[in-house]
Formats: sequence, C-alpha cells, structure tokens
Amino acid sequence: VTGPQFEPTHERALTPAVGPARDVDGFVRQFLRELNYTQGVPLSRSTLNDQYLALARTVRHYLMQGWIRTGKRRRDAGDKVIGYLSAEYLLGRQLDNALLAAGLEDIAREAMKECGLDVDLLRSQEIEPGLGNGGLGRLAACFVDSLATMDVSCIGYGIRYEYGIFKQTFEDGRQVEVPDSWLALGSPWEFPQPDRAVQIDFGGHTERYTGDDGRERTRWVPAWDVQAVPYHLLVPGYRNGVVNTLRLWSAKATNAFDLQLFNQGDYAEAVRAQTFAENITKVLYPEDSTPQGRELRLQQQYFFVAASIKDFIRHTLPADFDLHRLPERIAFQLNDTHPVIAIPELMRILVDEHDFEWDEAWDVTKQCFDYTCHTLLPEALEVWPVDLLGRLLPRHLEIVYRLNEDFLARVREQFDGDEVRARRMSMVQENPVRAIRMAHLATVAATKVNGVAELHSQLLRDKVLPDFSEMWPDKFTNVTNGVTPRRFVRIANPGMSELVTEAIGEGWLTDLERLRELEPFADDAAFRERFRAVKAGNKERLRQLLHHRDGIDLPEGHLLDVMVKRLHEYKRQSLKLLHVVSLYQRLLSDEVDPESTTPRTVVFGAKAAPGYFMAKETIALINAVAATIDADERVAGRLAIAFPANYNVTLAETLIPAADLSEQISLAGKEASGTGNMKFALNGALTIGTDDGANVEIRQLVGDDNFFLFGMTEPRVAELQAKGYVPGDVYASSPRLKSAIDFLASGEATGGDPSRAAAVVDDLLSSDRFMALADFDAYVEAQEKVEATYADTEAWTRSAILNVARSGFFSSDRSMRDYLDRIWNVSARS
Ligand code: NTF
Repeated sequence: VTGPQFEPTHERALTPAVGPARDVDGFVRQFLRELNYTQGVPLSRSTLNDQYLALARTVRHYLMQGWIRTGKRRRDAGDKVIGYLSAEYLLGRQLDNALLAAGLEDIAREAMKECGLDVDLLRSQEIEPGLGNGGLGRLAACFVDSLATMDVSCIGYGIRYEYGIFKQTFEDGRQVEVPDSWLALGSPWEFPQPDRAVQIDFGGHTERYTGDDGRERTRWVPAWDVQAVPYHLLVPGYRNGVVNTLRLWSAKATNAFDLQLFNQGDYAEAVRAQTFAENITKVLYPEDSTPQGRELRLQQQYFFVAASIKDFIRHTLPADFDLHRLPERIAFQLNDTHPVIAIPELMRILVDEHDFEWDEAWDVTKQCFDYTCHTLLPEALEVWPVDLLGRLLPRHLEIVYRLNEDFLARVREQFDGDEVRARRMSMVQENPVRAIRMAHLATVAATKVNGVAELHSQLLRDKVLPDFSEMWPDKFTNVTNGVTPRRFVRIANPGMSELVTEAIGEGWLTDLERLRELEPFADDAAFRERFRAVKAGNKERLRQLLHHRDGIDLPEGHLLDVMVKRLHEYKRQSLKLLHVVSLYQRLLSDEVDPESTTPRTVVFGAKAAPGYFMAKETIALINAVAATIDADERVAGRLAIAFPANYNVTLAETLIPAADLSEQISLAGKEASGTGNMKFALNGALTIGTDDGANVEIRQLVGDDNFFLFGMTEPRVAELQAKGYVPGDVYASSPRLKSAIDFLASGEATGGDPSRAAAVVDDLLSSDRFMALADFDAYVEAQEKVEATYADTEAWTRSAILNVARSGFFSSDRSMRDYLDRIWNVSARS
C-alpha cells in the first residue's frame, strides 16, 4: 500500500530505538546476536562471510537511531531537500566508513578480539559496491558524505545495479571483463522497501481530450510498466549523529510471470516479461565519457528519475502539499546529462496530472533544477534520437518540442531573428539524425549550470555552450570538485592522519583548510623524518597487498610513480608508456651509468570500456612492456612496471597514500577536473601534470616549486589544432621520441613481438588525436626534474608536506559549501 505514512501517536512509537550499548561488551553481544539470529550460525561454525555480515549489521545498529532522528527532525522542520540525481555512486567499502563515522573503530577492534577475530581481516571481506564508472560516480559518493557531515538535508537518488562496474582480469595481458556480483554474498547495508514501490510507465501514445472544466488536455496512454522498488542505504555524517539516505531503485516486473504459460511448460516465455523488466537495473553501463546510445540506457535514466520524483512528491512531501511551492522544498541537482529526462517528467506531472497551466509549470520546473556538466569532449554530450525517445516516452518528446519552440522564439526575439544561432542553440539536432540534445535542454531549464574546475567552467562558457552563456551570463558558475578527507585521508592513510593530528590537533578532518597549520612543519627535520616513515609504511602496506592480491612483488626503495584512472586516449596513458620505454632505453644504453639513475616503479591502474578498441590495445601494450622489463635482468632493481588488475576505490585507498609521484598528464583542455589528482596531493605525493582541469588550481595552491608542470596550455593546443597537427613531424624532429617509438615498434619492448605495439604506434604516428607526441619532450624533461628533486630527500619531503598543507581547499566539504552558497541557496548547519 502506498500513500501518506501512517503516523502513530503512541509515545513509544515516536521514540527511536536505542542502539546497543556503546562499549565492547554491548558490541560483542550485538555481534553474537546477529551471528546467531540473523546469520543463523554459532560463532564456532561461522565463515568469514558470516562474521563480516554480522559485524556490518552490528555497526548498522548503532547508526539507526541517528537515521530515524535525522529523518524526523528534517520532516518536522520542513527543510529544503537537495535531491542529488545521479546514475552513478561509486561508494567504495561501507564498513570502514561506517565504523569511522560512528566512532566505533576501537570498540569494534576490541570486541572482535574478544571473539577471537581480526577486525581488519573482516573488513577486507567486503566487496565494494561499484555502482559507478570513475570520477563522476566517485564524486557523487564524496558529495553525499560531505552533506551528511555538514548536516544538510539530502537524498541521493540513483540506481541499484545488480551488477556494478565489471571486474577486470587480464588474460595474456589483455583485459577480460567479468560480472561484478557484489550482492552475491549478501548485502548488509541496504533496506529494501518493496511496499514503497512505484509504477513507472513506458511506451504507448498520447491523446487529446477535453477535461470536465472544458479545457483541452493531453494524456499519456502507456503501453507497459515496471515497478521501481526503493532500497535505502545509510549515509552517516562524521561523528555528528546525522544519517542521510541514498535511495537506489531496483526494477521489478509488475506481474511476476505468466502462470498459464508456466503450467503449459513454456518456461522461457512465462518469465519473458519479468526478465525484460528486471534487465533495466541489471547492469551499469561501463562507458566513461562517451554516451552509449542504447535503449536500455534511456530506460534506466527515465526509470530512476521518474521513480525519484514520484517518491519525493508522494512520500517526502506532506500529503496536501501545494506543488506551486515545490522549489521551496527541493533542489534537484542533475549530475551530468544522465538524469535530464527529469525535466520533461516534472512538466508532465504538473501539467497532465496536476492541471498546471503550461507557463506556471515551467516556472516551477525551472526553479527545481540545476545542472552540472562533467566533460569537455563534444562526443560525450548525450543526444537521444527522436524516434527512440518518441517510442519510449512519447509524451516527453512532445513536451521537449514545445519547450524548444518557446525557447527558440525567445532566441529569435533577443537576437533579431538570427536563424543560424537558433539552429545552433536548438534542443533538437537535425543531423546526422534528428535527436534531442540533453545538455541544451538542461541548460535552458536549469537555474544554475556549473563546471567542475575553474578552467573547465571557463571553457564550458567559452567553447561548449557559448551561445547560452551569452544569453544568460549569470546562469553559469563554477564549483571546483573536492574529495572527502574522511575516506581518502583518515581511512586510507591512518599513519599520516595520526601524525597530522599530533602536529596541529583535531578538527582538520571537518575543516580541511586547517592543514595550512602544517606548513611550518615542512621546515622541521624531525617531522620530515616521521613523515617519510609514514610514507615508507604505506609503501610496505601496498607491497603486502599487491603480493597477496596480484602476486606482484614491488621492489623496495623505489620512487613510486602512479598513474591510476580510466583508460582514455585523452588522459594519455600512452604518453606515460612512451616515457617508460625511454627510461628502459636509457638503462640499456652505454652512455648512462644505471647506478646514477633514480630507481623507479611505475604503477598503472585502469579499466577500459569494453568496446573501446584503442583503450584495450593500450592495456595489452602496457602489460607486454611490463612483462618485458620484468624479465630483463639488466634493468632489475632500477625500473619496474606494475599493472594490478581491477583498479577500484578499495585499491585506490592503499595505492594513493603510498605514491611519491602523481601522474596527471591529460591534454590541456580535455580533463574537466580530475579528482584523483586531489587525493594524491592530500596524501603527500607530488604531481607531474599539465595545465588541465583542477591541476591548474592544485599548482596555484601548492606553488610552482612543489609541482612539476609541463606541456602545452589549452590556447596553445587550440592554436596547433587550428594550424593542423601533424604527429609525423613531431616524431621526425625529436630524436628521443623517434628512438622510443622505433624501439616500441620494433618489438624490443614487447618481448620481441612487434604486433603488440602496432595499433597504438600506428595511431600515434597517423593521428594522435590527443597530441601525446607534441608533449613528449617536455614531459621527459619534467621527469628529469623529478629525478633531480627526488635525489634530494629533504627537499622532496618538504615539498610533499607542503602539498598536504596547501590542499585543504580540495575537500568535498568546501565543494558542498560552494553549491549551497552559489547554487542551492541553502545554508549548512555546521
Ligand atoms: C568526469 N566526467 C571527468 O572526466 C573528470 O575530469 C571529473 O573529475 C569527473 O567527471 C567528476 O567531475 C565523466 O565521467 C563524464 F561522464 F562526464 F564524462
């Protein structure tokens, strides 16, 4: 039964449950109860998975009171809710974060010890929910963490994919994707709410009819529907008793199966409808930065936003709420274009279901949405062919057409009938196929449009949406991304966290700018010594992990040079690889004494979209070069390449704190922001990077002396592009580059097999879309500066400490404060 919640008045019903006692004894009792009564096993017969599940549920118990109280307090106050609409949340492991947020780390450790168990071993049992591809999904997870920590009312709406981002394995060095069955062993963090399911319609046609009041109206007559079942996940704030909610939707067939067909023995046909419906939330699209124009993806998008809006109106707002005042109660943030179909959906609800006049509905709708763009690649801006949209959502297509008509009339009026401009700005693209430009729809509707770093927001205004920023200069703003220091400093780097607290006291974890107070310690030799000891400890932790996880044995005492992110040509893993080849050649040449070079281990971590040919070739090539170098005795102890498979949030948490050097080498003007770059700086790695995305701001803050800048600037890139870039010319004019490419092409770096390098080398020489060759010499020179600086241990450590001290700006708490001030007009309680 759906509808307004029954509100019991009995005193007891109003009091949230009291959690277990906050001591070791209380924890042990609750844990054993969970093990015995929920898992159904005695401790003596329990498996590690039983123990992990019981531990997770025990921790969850301690959060429930906060969750119930937070919800009640917010309902009573009638707070405006931030409705974060995101198709992805790359959450990472939940147990570590819940233990930290609840302040239960020590109690849990002791309690497990009393049961003869090791809390760290149990923590490592958790399979992270990989419900995202990369930066965009991880950002959403950081943002909801910050909003809970700042006690801001937020519901994160998303999709409960049954299978998250694929698990990456390597076979003969090539990527093979395996389904990620993160739910298979039980999922202790979610609360299914099947009785709160909502129906989501698809297909069919529209009809005009005359209402009782004599007005002409439209109704949508859908052809099929599915049920959207919400699952709650808890989003605990850091030690403030606040627990917000993630509401993830799972698709279920309206009718489970056809009993007649089943009884006749036609089993496949009997469950066809069910399979069809449940496919909607079966799996995350593993595309990053390029939209996958698949029908199922549009179904996913509509499915989750329609469910979220319906649910908000029905269950979060009071029953008699006047929807004219909707903007007082909700700000929907559109995380890229994926949820943009929410705009015509809200119009449809207001006009068709609540009898709003068109203009009135538009006025409300515009105030309810803001849009964040996360890309600069034109091919990444989603468009939906109108034949597909019209088939799946016929009413929404009509609404978009009408919105577009109204909008273009305004454009023509303001710009004197400038037809070319109107065509450029239209929500409807005519070629190569008629399609809806979701970014244009979002920009027209949204109150605010933001980019994710200063440079990105500027390029968004000047290059991606110039006509729109001319028309509405005040609509555009910037909010530079950030990352949560709870997960990416405190949990990932306990050693450094302790050292920092010892130096500057508590408080920095929720007020990260306070890291500034570390600056004087950069000049304190004893502190530097301890800082290095922490880094050495983190490297050892990584060595242990890679040994057990991947059978990789990292050499000791090397400069640890790390490039981890999705595999994409614009990110230029191939440039890093060319540098590795160049280092290898240098070690083999007679001119350089190997002993005089800096021993270096390069770590790659990257997944490629399964259909992205060049990305997959690059992975195979990196693995082939790694194997060749690994097998070559002549360079042993001087150079190593490691490429652990399946880079994810969990691996990042051990990898990043161990790194000395952070590789952020995208072609200028292509990486919207980057957030890995921030995590590395906050953990005391120095960055080698281009003037791109948030690198620009990192460099400005940490100072040129503590950052290795190289490569063309964005205007230079644009100039070269306009002039006509010829990679062959660069190849011919740089001896070092030519030599590295020839070496690679000859097969000498790939175990004697030149075919391994062919695709990548051919592409670099013939097109090199992202100008890796043009930046090669500058990159190698910057790497030489890295080596010189690294040789001076004290100078390097000083820079590393200054990176930490000056990166407090990159907390996602600050990003959220910026959204609150510049976009949502809501104030935080803390
Ligand atoms: C990514 N965008 C950008 O490529 C990153 O630079 C940025 O840091 C993150 O978003 C978060 O803002 C995407 O993943 C997408 F899908 F928009 F292309």
